[in-house]
Amino acid sequence: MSPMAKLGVVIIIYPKIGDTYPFPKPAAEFPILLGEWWKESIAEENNIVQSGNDPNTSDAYTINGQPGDLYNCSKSETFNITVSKGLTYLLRIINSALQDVLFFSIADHNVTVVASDASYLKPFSSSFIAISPGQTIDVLLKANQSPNHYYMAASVYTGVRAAANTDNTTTTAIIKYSGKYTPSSSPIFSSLPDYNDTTSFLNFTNSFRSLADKKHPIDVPTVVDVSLDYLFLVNLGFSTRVASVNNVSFVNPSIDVLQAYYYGINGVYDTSFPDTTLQLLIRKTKVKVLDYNSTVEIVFRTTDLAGSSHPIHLHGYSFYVVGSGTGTFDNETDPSTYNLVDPPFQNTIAVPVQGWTTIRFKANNPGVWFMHCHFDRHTVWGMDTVFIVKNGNSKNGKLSPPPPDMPPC
Ligand SMILES: *[C@@H]1O[C@H](CO)[C@@H](O)[C@H](O)[C@H]1NC(C)=O
Ligand SMILES: *[C@@H]1O[C@H](CO)[C@@H](O)[C@H](O)[C@H]1NC(C)=O
Ligand SMILES: *[C@@H]1O[C@H](CO)[C@@H](O)[C@H](O)[C@H]1NC(C)=O
Ligand SMILES: *[C@@H]1O[C@H](CO)[C@@H](O)[C@H](O)[C@H]1NC(C)=O
Ligand SMILES: *[C@@H]1O[C@H](CO)[C@@H](O)[C@H](O)[C@H]1NC(C)=O
Ligand SMILES: *[C@@H]1O[C@H](CO)[C@@H](O)[C@H](O)[C@H]1NC(C)=O
Ligand SMILES: *[C@@H]1O[C@H](CO)[C@@H](O)[C@H](O)[C@H]1NC(C)=O
Ligand SMILES: *[C@@H]1O[C@H](CO)[C@@H](O)[C@H](O)[C@H]1NC(C)=O
Ligand SMILES: *[C@@H]1O[C@H](CO)[C@@H](O)[C@H](O)[C@H]1NC(C)=O
Ligand SMILES: *[C@@H]1O[C@H](CO)[C@@H](O)[C@H](O)[C@H]1NC(C)=O
Ligand SMILES: [Cu+2]
Repeated sequence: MSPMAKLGVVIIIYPKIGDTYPFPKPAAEFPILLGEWWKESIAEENNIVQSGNDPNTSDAYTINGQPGDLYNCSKSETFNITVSKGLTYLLRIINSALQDVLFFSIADHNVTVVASDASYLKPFSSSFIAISPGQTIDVLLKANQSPNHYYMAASVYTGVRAAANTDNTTTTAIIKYSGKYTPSSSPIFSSLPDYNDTTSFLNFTNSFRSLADKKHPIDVPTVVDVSLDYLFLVNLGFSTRVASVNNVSFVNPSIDVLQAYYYGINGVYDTSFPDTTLQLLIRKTKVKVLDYNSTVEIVFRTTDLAGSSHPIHLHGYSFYVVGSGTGTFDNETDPSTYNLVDPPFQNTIAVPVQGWTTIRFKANNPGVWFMHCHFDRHTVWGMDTVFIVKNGNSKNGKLSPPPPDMPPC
């Protein structure tokens, strides 16, 4: 079979080029690309834009392009790696699925989580990971069990979304120990948290801490210049699907915002994106303008009664995730729980279902930056917004001109 119904290019971003690992050099590195697969050639975005409907759920997830042994059609090509007992390996796990947060685990092996989104973390041991679309997580795997073959596996985390509306299948790949031994008749199966195991999901996500040591200092803003309150919502009660940020459903302009901003073309967007939610939905191209070097705090909030954690992704920046919780954000008490000592430095963060997450960053990268939910369908429905970060005075603090060979469209 040809499982790659949809081809893509994967760019692997390694933590800080030139940096040495803050852990002993692993014996080898393996990219583990989690994906999603449809039997039909789906042209999915057109489908969901034109019909305004939910996309069809996928038929399988994949590990490095293969659904794995649970699928007869894939079984002969299931991805596998070979390890030697006693050695430690680095797995660079990427979730390139379009629609789903995934759990991933390895039978009988815990992993040590060491980095996410190209920033190192204080290492911690876990029997599984939870990874959002667009997120990367690096883990160390110590081959310390009896020589055998073991499954690695991934399946969905849905939050409170009905199981019937999601792909509830499991994808597998194999880890084989090298050497002479009699393997079990089939690889040892790995257990994964249930699709609705929010406790495990939150426990994992909340375990991230930056290294925050002398060699890896952090720079979390302690004074906030701009405080924003952003509600991410799938709007109900419309004939087609609509999603929004602060009840502004983003409309893709015909001239892109970057060009319009750079060349001063009027009428493409307006700068009145609200700092807190509107009461009624509007469909517009609105942006928020930030001064160069201003320190920005955003409380991401979600109130959807059904649905998964929105994985919010910001272009142009990594941000410190200083706090999160379930329930309604309380501006009196919740800020006292913020971690300003060693918060993780991410560019994608899944906001808890019916909860909140607070991020901080310094707006020191001038330009036009998209922020959106990393679920493809939500992006298409309008759960997007744009920041324009103004130029600073220094030479480095200015938006570069378009390259001379920039294609016309
Ligand atoms: C979506 O699923 C329906 C059945 O549920 C099927 O009839 C249709 O062909 C599918 N569409 C695509 C684009 O796969
Ligand atoms: C997979 O193959 C086995 C053995 O050939 C067969 O018994 C089984 O029905 C197949 N399963 C599916 C879902 O096709
Ligand atoms: C493991 O993967 C390699 C390709 O990397 C393949 O040639 C080999 O047949 C696979 N082995 C098993 C046992 O599936
Ligand atoms: C994995 O960690 C758990 C504790 O979180 C421990 O109970 C278990 O024995 C560990 N498993 C292995 C294979 O090390
Ligand atoms: C997966 O979902 C299908 C319907 O979408 C259902 O028939 C099946 O029982 C579910 N399987 C599991 C393991 O929940
Ligand atoms: C998860 O769903 C199952 C049914 O599929 C249910 O029995 C269980 O209580 C649910 N767990 C949680 C934490 O909601
Ligand atoms: C996650 O669960 C483990 C084991 O139950 C616990 O020790 C740890 O404190 C929890 N972490 C968080 C961030 O909740
Ligand atoms: C919290 O209160 C502060 C101080 O009054 C205010 O600046 C900020 O906008 C509020 N944030 C939210 C998310 O309501
Ligand atoms: C946003 O707009 C919807 C209409 O989709 C409205 O029902 C809802 O109350 C608004 N939400 C908020 C938080 O203002
Ligand atoms: C921006 O911040 C950097 C580092 O804090 C500082 O060196 C620089 O002078 C600031 N630039 C402007 C224009 O405020
Ligand atoms: Cu979303």
